[in-house]
Amino acid sequence: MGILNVTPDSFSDGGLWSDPARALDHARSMVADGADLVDVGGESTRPGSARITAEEEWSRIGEAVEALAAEGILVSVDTVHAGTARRAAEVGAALVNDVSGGRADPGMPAAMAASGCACIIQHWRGFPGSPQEDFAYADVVADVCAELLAQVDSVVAAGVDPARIAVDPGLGFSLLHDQSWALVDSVESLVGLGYPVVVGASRKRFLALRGGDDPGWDRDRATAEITRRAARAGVWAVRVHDVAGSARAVREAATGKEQA
Ligand code: PMM
Repeated sequence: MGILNVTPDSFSDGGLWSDPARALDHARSMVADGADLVDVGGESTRPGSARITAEEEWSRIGEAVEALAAEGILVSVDTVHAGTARRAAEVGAALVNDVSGGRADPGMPAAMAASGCACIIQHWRGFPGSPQEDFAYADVVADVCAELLAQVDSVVAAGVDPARIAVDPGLGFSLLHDQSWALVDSVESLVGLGYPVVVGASRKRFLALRGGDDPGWDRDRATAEITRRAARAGVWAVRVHDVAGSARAVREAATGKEQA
């Protein structure tokens, strides 16, 4: 899943793809590099970023969502807003990717159900940097799994078909660096929940924790390493900026052979 952030303020690529023509070119190049899905987002969730309305969000991403879907590209819309999920589904989006897993907007579970889209339910306690953000866990892997299943139950109760649900631990969201790594190291537990699993490690700050003194360690390389592990563990999708690196890692995991 290639990331297309049409935002002025995302941590890694903010402002790069605000021009619609450039955004579309970038999405196409990610598909050419091996992305099966393009995840289009218009609102950054980095700590301290400004919350925006569904209207503002749609003005940023609507054109790209519609154009990509019209080209036959599978589009996922990264939004916490029910209104955006609804509009994206109307113009052909295939997935709703809600980092709050149906929690931030009370209308989202019903919008997901009505959309007919597949839905990514991400583990969620609150917006990064908000008072609801909480890093206390008795056992981070067990707690994230249990809280995720409770979120899944809520959206299923609103009418979302369980067969259309994927789950995501939300690396970096209400998770300290070592807690994100604990989830990466136990990704099999997430796969064991019985839903397709999405992992979004790409370029996140927690990756630096395992770099040590290795001069070749960078966040894209670390992301590709996590992709390789995730693919071996049966993870359904990884959400990444550098698609070529992760596509190579997926192929290597499938064949057991290093590729040039
Ligand atoms: N992370 C971000 C945004 N959306 N969606 C899913 N499903 N999983 C994630 O881990 C996730 C996400 C934040 O990263 P970005 O600023 O690079 O988009």
